[in-house]
Amino acid sequence: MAASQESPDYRNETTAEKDARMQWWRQARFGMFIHWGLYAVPAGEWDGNSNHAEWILTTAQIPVEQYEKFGPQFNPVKFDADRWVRMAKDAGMKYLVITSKHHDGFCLWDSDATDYDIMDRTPFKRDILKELSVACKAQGIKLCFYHSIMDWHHPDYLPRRKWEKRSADGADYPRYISYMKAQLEELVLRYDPAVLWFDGEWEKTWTHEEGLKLYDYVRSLKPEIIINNRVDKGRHGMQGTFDTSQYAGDFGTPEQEIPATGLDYDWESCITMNRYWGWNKHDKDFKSTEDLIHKLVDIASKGGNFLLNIGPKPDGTFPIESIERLKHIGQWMAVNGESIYGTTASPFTGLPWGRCTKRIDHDKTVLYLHVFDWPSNSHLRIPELESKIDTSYLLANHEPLETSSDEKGILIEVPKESIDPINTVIVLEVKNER
Ligand code: FHN
Repeated sequence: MAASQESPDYRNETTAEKDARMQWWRQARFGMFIHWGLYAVPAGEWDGNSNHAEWILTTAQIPVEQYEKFGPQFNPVKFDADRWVRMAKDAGMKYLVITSKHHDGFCLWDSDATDYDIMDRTPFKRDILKELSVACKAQGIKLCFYHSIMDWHHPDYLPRRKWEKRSADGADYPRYISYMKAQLEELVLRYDPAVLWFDGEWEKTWTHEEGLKLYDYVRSLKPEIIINNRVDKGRHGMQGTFDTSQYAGDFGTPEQEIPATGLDYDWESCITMNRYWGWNKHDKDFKSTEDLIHKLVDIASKGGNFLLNIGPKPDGTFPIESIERLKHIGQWMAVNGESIYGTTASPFTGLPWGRCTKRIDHDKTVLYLHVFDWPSNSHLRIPELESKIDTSYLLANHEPLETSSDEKGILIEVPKESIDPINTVIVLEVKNER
């Protein structure tokens, strides 16, 4: 089915045009995901259970009129957009994706299309997205929106949840699509997001035809915007892969997983720091800083982006465990960021001691060897390279390193001790063949 007639087919762009549009995103490699809304109020608890989070309306089968009562309790008086953006920036993140509206339908901005929003249903009465857009612009971080197609609150959204008593009589799904498009226009024209990160596309009422039209509609509002593959119906589950020739979307979206190898199109793994996306006060199962840095490097070594999630508390603060991890990741990125930003997939597979990222400059190729397991014999081995190594050194202090080659490949003489026990980066510069 051709794309919508009322706007050009934005998917019909040249490789050079797409490369230009994706350039900042490919350079960025690392972003913050934020899941925040009314679901932070119950903090994962309902009726004696504590295993809920952003899905609590459904997982606890809370009738909509009862769920709405979280509104008057949502008063995040400690919310500070500048502080949130500063924590993302100091962690080395270049963009921030926040839930403008999750599946529960609640809107974190002052929408003209509904009163089910932060301004009309909470005592807070401040436009969260507006404050974040100002802070992001001031600090040079790209503001992006997660927006759910599935909406458990809007009377025109179908299907109803199976357990719901709320009648579906009079529900008009096309009218819901018009509502969603009106809200997307508000979001794009008022807050100028760099990415629209759709989700909740899996229910049967949302179709491939509508996905193609919505992609073109959002691009018509801001032609340079970037849109994920969950705008359409092509996503293969949590792998997040899709057929880019058939389905709309500018990048794939593996969720809670990292592809075994790179993909032959842009992709971004979204992963939680603990178990849940939204705030659950009992969820102390946080990944270590070491694990998170290794994930960042593994993803970059395969040519992907890492979208790392925070689930803020109902008072507007980040969990302390998240703050600590962001700070430590930032310390590593402050020294080693160039080995992540703007790099592409490794020329090697299966390095036993770590990963490799690559950057091609006009006159040289730079290989960044991320050494997780420091060699005990002061020698690091890598496979043979096609070109001669020009220079080799430790990224952190530029200490030069000696290299040699034998029948098994290349040997790099390294100091007895690593610089960073989590990941010490060695640089190899190779002159580009003329
Ligand atoms: O149902 C959502 C979930 O709550 C969360 O937003 C993740 C993050 O991408 N996406 C969906 C599950 O695939």
